Amino acid sequence: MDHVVYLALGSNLGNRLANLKNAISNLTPQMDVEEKSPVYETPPWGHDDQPAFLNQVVKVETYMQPEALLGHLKRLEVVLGRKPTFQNGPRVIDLDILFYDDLVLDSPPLVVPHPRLHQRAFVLVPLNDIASDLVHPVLNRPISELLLDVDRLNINEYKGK
Ligand code: PH2
Ligand code: MG
Ligand code: MG
Repeated sequence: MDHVVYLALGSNLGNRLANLKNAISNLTPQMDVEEKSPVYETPPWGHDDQPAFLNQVVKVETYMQPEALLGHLKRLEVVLGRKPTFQNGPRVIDLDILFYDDLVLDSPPLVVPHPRLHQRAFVLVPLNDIASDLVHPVLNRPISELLLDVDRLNINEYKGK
């Protein structure tokens, strides 16, 4: 378990909170879950006409190499009920790799750090809760600073309904 990875989770279909919990409990045994952010309810980004998302970020440790980890997460999304839609469309569960150690990799489909994380309040807000001092290896700025540049309007901690 010698690689430190941050994952973003998102869900806006079905029982969103159950989908996040179910995903996290299915990360083991390939990953140790070290930290979990609070869950936030967030307005859809990129395609407005869809339900609000729940988003969360977790810190895990894993022995898996980046490509194997990506494949593993994609299979897990399908197992958890994800059906193909369109880019930025609604989904039961989305599992994205944000950081993998301080690796910088650009070999689509695997681009690390996640290429849009610094533009997305729905990622930066929960990430800042568990890793405010983490320095983005390309932008060379800590999460706490990246957060200052995004609009965090209507991103609220989710207490359940
Ligand atoms: N994921 C997207 C597109 N838009 N918007 C929110 N609020 N949360 C997401 O997780 C999200 C999104 C594509 O992965
Ligand atoms: Mg995503
Ligand atoms: Mg994804």
